[in-house]
Amino acid sequence: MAYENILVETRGGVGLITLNRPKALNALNSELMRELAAAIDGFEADRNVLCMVLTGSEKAFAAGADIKEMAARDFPDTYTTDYMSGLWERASTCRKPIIAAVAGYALGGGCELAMQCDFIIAADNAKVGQPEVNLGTIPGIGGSQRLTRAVGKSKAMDMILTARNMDAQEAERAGLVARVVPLASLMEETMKAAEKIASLSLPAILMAKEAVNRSFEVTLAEGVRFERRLFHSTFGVADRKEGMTAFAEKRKPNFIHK
Ligand code: DAK
Repeated sequence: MAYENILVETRGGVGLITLNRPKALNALNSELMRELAAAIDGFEADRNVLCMVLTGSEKAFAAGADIKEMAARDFPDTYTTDYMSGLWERASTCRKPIIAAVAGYALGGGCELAMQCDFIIAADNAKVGQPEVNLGTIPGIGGSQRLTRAVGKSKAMDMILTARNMDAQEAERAGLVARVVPLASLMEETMKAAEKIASLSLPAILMAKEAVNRSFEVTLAEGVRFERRLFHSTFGVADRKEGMTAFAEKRKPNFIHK
């Protein structure tokens, strides 16, 4: 498929998607989100891809949903078409791991898209925020929920009600981003993390991701029970036996994703 708003490539077992609307600071419009969802579908179906990375440019991961595209819409239109559902949430329903590599602006829908990924590695020039109230609207792609779970109520309220941005260091302190690295090494560090994940057993990686995500949906007791059952099921996976045997034999494991 030919894409106009994103660049897609594979590097070993890593699928790399780069948002590419430089003139609009990667503002997210319907066409870009359709392409992003198609690219994720492609990587999900590709047995050779074991981890994905989503990134933007050095200036902007994404400066938000496309305000110019949104401006003319009205309530019946957005409500009846369930605007920004489905395709706009594709990164959050991805089964394989997906890392957001964020440099520059990740505002509004850009911050929400990064938060749909499993974790965020930020460059030291990153600026993240949910400034929708400046436009007379509110976050619409999960920002009020995911930001609050990531940084807690007080900071989420501060961000969403005052529309102020966090810099990379504050975002790391608050737990929104996993690590901050110099801009010049953002892709190198992110690819290192992605390659490490891609070198591991896919069933174990998928189960680990599913277990962490479950913690957002259920009570602690149910979450621990879910984790325990998945843990038990790794004992039915050949890679679990290989991983433990390789450790005992002081050699590298040879995972076959079965
Ligand atoms: N949408 C469309 N175009 C954008 C854009 C955006 N979000 N952000 C930047 N651009 C465009 C600019 O209009 C400009 O285009 P031209 O004028 O050259 O044609 C170009 O990108 C370069 O931007 P600037 O000239 O402004 O660049 P600066 O370096 O001076 O400033 C900036 C960078 C990021 C500070 C600034 O561009 C800015 O403030 N951008 C808007 C940031 C923002 O407000 N983001 C949140 C968007 S709202 C929902 C309801 C709401 C939402 C979602 C769902 N539902 C009801 C379902 C809201 C979502 C949002 O994300």
